Amino acid sequence: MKILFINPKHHPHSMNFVHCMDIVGVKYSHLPLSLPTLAALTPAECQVELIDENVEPVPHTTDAEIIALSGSVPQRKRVFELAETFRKMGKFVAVGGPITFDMLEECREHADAVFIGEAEYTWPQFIRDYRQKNPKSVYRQEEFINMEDSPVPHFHLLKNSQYASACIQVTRGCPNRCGFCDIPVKYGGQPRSKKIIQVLQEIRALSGIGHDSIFIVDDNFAGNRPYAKALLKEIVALLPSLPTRMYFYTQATLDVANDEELLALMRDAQFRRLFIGVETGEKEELRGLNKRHQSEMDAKQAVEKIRAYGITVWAGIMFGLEGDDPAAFDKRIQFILEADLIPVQVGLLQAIPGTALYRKAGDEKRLLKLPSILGLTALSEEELSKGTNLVPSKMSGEELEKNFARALKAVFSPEVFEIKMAQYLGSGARDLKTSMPALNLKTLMILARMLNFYLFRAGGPARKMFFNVTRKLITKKMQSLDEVVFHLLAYKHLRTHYYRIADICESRR
Ligand code: B12
Ligand code: SF4
Repeated sequence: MKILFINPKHHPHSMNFVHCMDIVGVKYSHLPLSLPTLAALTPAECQVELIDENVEPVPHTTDAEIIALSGSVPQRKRVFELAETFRKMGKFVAVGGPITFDMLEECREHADAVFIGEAEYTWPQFIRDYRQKNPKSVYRQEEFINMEDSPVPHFHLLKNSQYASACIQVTRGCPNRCGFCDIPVKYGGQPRSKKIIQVLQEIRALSGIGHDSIFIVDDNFAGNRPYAKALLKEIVALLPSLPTRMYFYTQATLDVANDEELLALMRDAQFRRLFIGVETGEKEELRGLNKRHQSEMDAKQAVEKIRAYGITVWAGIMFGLEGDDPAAFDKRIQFILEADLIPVQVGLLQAIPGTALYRKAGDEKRLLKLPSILGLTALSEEELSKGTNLVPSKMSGEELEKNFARALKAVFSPEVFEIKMAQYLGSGARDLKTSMPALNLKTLMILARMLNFYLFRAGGPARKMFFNVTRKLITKKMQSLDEVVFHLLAYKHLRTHYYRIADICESRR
């Protein structure tokens, strides 16, 4: 029996960096973890094939009997298209992944079997049922699984050279309760973790394949501090024996700044970047979002502290908070500048089903019905500008859109990027020996393509910014070369993406 696993194509999004992959020289930013995990959960006597449409086309014909589609809401259109295409060929179509949490009825319409939640137990059960010619139409994982039962993914089955970074998942879930966030609901209110020995095995496998960076996709890497520290110590010990020089990045919370032992371990384990949902610098607003772990902190100082360990804070910032009026946009733009947040991802607050915010907005009759419940997961120009399903309370929807466009153009202008880069190059610390990129053909090609882009294609203001940033880099902090290259790559993507959203918002008025 053969199973074809497919990860359907993603649209451009602020987080997937598609607009700079041409410079990196690969097809997509991150490998999809669901596919190799499911392959590892499939009995050895089944034949498996993995297709990630972000890096290769889906075949028109296949001898596979089962087509297993993995998806999230942003992929919905392509998931359903592929499901229909393969069903017409007479294949058995299974759909799983986070899409089934929020679009269950649509998934049931298009698939023969739908998997809700984690599949570590339900997928092997389905294979048994299928072989006995008795598959169910819905498999639902009720309790959270024990992460120690999640196998080492079969990474070798992917087209590894086509990704900028590898991924691993060490824990699922988060102990915090931010009012807008669905992670504790979907993945659990306490982090569950894999055995450290398995995590080391996964890192070793990825390095063996040739990867030199790993995104640890955990919702909150530091959700369980003792575990995180124990793992970091083992990674420090592992690094010298790896075939490639490896670095890591992950997601965490701003309060890691209060834990110097953790920061020192992250630095020693070559953790280069932390994605942190900073959201806003205002304490009152943070309390409104129920971000208690952060609401009494000074964000600027915290960012500086983390940077002092050579770790870049990659901040998420929200506009359109509950109490926001048009003036709030200026306050938050100012905050981004003052706290020198670079790189920064911005979005509008939105209400996801299952969250406290969703219930509250429903009670207040402030919920809009959008084609997608997840803002900025656009499949069309119309959707792209509708970044939220929340009716603002202190301005009209039109004002929200207008001010959001204004904020995007301000935050991602070459002039502001240059100011932030100048601040960045004047701060932080990095050890020259360990942070310079390995100078090989791959990195030289990236540098050459980047030079070509900024000198000849980026336009006057971006070219000027590039010259000034490069001059400061050479004269002030050559040891930050790797991060400066990252920032310039990220900037190309983020500016293209956010200017497009701003242009659409503006053209609609
Ligand atoms: C890593 C990640 C990303 C990476 C993607 C990396 C990549 N490889 O492409 C980046 C940073 C690019 C990203 C971006 C975004 N992401 Co994201 N991301 C995640 C995160 C943190 C981990 C995903 C992961 O790798 N998990 C590990 C694997 C093993 O788990 P899994 O994919 O869920 O698969 C398991 C089951 O779902 C199931 N399964 C999966 N597929 C299938 C298929 C079949 C047939 C079966 C049987 C089972 C099955 O089996 C697996 C084992 O249990 C999740 C949150 C989370 N904790 O899962 C959010 C998450 C997937 N992202 C989400 C969103 C919304 C986004 C964004 C739109 C940004 C945003 N937050 O607004 C963008 C756009 C997407 C894009 N890629 O362009 C949502 C999706 C919600 C939904 N209902 O669909 C999630 C769930 C977070 C959330 N808040 O709820 N993301
Ligand atoms: S810290 Fe992050 S993952 Fe945890 S609840 Fe808050 S937003 Fe969600």
